[in-house]
Amino acid sequence: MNIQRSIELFSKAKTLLPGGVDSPVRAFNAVGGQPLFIERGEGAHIYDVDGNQYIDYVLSWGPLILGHAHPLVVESIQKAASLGTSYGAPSPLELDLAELVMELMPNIEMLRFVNSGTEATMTALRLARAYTKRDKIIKFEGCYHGHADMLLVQAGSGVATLGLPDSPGVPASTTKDTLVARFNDLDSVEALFMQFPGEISAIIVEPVAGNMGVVPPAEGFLEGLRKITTENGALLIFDEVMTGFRAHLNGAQARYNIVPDLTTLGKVIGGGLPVGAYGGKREIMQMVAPVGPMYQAGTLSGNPLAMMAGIATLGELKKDGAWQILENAAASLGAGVKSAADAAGIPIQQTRVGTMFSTFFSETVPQDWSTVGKSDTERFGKFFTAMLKNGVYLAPSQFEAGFVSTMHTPKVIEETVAAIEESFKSL
Ligand code: KE4
Repeated sequence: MNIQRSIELFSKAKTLLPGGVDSPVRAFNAVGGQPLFIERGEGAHIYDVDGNQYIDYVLSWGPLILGHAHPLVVESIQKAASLGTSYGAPSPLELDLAELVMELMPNIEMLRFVNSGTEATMTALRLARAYTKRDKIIKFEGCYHGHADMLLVQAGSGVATLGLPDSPGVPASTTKDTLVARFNDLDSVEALFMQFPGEISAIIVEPVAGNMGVVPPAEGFLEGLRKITTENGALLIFDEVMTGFRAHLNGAQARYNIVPDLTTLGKVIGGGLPVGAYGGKREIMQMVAPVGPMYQAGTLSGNPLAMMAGIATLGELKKDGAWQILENAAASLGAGVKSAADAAGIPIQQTRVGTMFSTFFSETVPQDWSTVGKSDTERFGKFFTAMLKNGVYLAPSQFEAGFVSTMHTPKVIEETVAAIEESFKSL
């Protein structure tokens, strides 16, 4: 496979961008080898600058649920651009997207658009602290909620990939109120509320962990978090930046029937353009400036291009049968991986919730950060590289999730399973 142009571009990129990338996980550090520079995407495929085609399971880390360059999304962005790229003033499009989000996630009574998942989670926590007048927050080891200082504590995703348990540059004063519990372990949460009675403002959780690889919530875990927060006057924040519209069309909160106090969103609601959002109970959201005292702002928040891309994406997604196609594709892929691994005698743990999935090279059932830590990341790296050679682009880390789109047809899934069977032979 000729990737000469990518090699040239990467060496130039490293003189311009730290590590040659604009986000660490893209550097392929966890899997070794040379990141590919992508020229274009179309449907389920991406094409690198050397003309190689790949079936894409990263999909921009989740947003491209309709696949690359969906005609309706492209058309809506072009239309929006012809009317101006940003007004810095209210536009009806923000209301249209807000209503679409609320139609699909009715627990969100009021929301605010921002420009990334990081902005959404950091603001939701500021809001929880403002509302409860308490400073402490609980997150879970291995869960990643973006790169706000107070959250870069035993995070997952790129932090885990790079083996940076905590990032330099984050003052201890910023993380002293960040408490860490163990995912799927209610006792570890109870213990923190016992230790800090009346001091904890909120729990923030990925209702399905996606940043240590996909780890589903254990039976009763989310219900337990809802109970503990209600009993202790703390807020429950579902970080659905990744799980929103992916774990279920109506979010993980619908799949597991839990009503969080606040929800954060991103990725899919922007259809590939920069969008985040935080929202939830109206009473809490009334704390947000200018109607309330808690401050948050953003130059490009709610910009028309991102709104139109989100409207087109969610509009297509909510059409009858669309989401089922997605889930069927993810299910058949999972079955294919499992049978190929069994045939090759390779121990894996295949996890999936809705349209997000992971393949752990491990004999241990993934429950939390310590169990996924038992995965054979070297073998994952070999698998990743073999799959790339066989024309399939997976997330370049054992601690990331894979995603399907409505363009991952049965034929595309079949081709992927064939590549998996081929790749397993080389492990
Ligand atoms: P952004 O700031 O990257 O838009 O969103 C942060 C975020 C918040 N919450 C959850 C649950 C997330 O998964 C993310 C971002 N996800 C990673 C992928 N694991 C983005 C990819 C990257 O960092 O390059």
